[in-house]
Amino acid sequence: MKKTKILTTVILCLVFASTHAQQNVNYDESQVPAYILPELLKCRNGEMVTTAEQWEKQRRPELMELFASKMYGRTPAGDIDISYEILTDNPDALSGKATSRQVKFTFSNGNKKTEAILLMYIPNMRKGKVPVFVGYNFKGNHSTTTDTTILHSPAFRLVKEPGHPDWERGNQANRWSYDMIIDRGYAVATMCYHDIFPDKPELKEYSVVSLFPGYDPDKTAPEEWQAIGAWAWGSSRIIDFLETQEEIDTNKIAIMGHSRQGKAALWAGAQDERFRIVISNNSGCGGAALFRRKFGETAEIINKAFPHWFCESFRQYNNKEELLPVDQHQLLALIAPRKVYVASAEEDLWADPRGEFLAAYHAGPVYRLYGLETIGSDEMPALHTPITGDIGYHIRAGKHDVKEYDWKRYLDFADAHFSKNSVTRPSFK
Ligand code: GTR
Repeated sequence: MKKTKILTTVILCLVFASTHAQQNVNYDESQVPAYILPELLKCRNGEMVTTAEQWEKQRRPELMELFASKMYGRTPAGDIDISYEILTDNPDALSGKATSRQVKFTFSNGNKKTEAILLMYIPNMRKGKVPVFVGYNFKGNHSTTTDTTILHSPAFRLVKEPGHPDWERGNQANRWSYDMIIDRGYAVATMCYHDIFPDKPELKEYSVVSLFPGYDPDKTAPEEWQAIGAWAWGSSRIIDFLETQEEIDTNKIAIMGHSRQGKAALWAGAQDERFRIVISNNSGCGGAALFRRKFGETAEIINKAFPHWFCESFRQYNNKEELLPVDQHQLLALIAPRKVYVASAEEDLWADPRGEFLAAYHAGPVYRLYGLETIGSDEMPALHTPITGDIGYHIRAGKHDVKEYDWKRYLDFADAHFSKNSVTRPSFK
């Protein structure tokens, strides 16, 4: 490593350590406060849920309402105009084994519009329609591959000056195991999350949120949706498009989100039942981790660092996690009976691996209403020992990241559950 690079790394580590030190972050299991989780199956009127039907008709809507009004904000009911344009279609991608397709999404309302580009890779060796993984990338479609035909994501220039190292192709290709995904018979559809809501509070004006009726740049209502809500909404628009693609099996759509996108993926999965498998990779605070443990990142820290992620009414729980009417095991349970998979990384204490695991464990009672397989013990599994029932979990060695190991587990999980064809919801009508 060059001297300057070492120096920069040291400075960055010191800045990170000092910011975290000021915030008084707890990384000590013995300091986790005693807590009582809000009840999953107890309705507001005190009744206990005993059947899947009662869960769906009574309790589930109550929890959806609480997550919308107290945490992620309300997804607007109204529509904006969306059009799609295929920009490229290349059957020779990935050394000829895949077709890459780039599609421009234009979101508009009157004269105002924003644009996004979806990048798909579809296996050329297909027997019929193929399952698909949907997921946002952080640094632009160009960052996921060195393929020079891949266009830059439209909003990327708003967050990173051209010339910044993040403009380099393939700078996050290690997070996108395209070859393996294609070899295993899956398509993949990715978009830069900045195209939906550029991830800075001052860039809301360039987000899809700004296109919706009632948007006021000078005033945010307490329950108004923000970036996480918008990212979740955007992933559903990706499905709308995939439904027009003849190669894609729309009964086999998985969403995989890392970190802040893990939070958004869980919220998307709760709202849109077309996601049959929902995967949260190292999603941490506001994702899979239980707030009440106050381990690693907390409500106050996240609301201060990212004031544009959650709805404003969520701020009332800064340092008062015990007053939250929900906790994250309930978010995971909203995905039932579709499959949910939570993944942690051993060194990612900021995201509270144990809190992520426990939320998956405590989502169990709802899955059991459907007769599904839940996590049997509140003891965390050893490293690299995945749990692969209807609620999946693994913890791997290493840091906050998406590794090939993670993708392998997600592909195994998808293979197992998509082949069972058990990922739809029963009808109680
Ligand atoms: C961190 C944030 C986490 C997580 C992460 C990421 O700075 O505190 O909640 O979302 O970013 O998205 O990589």
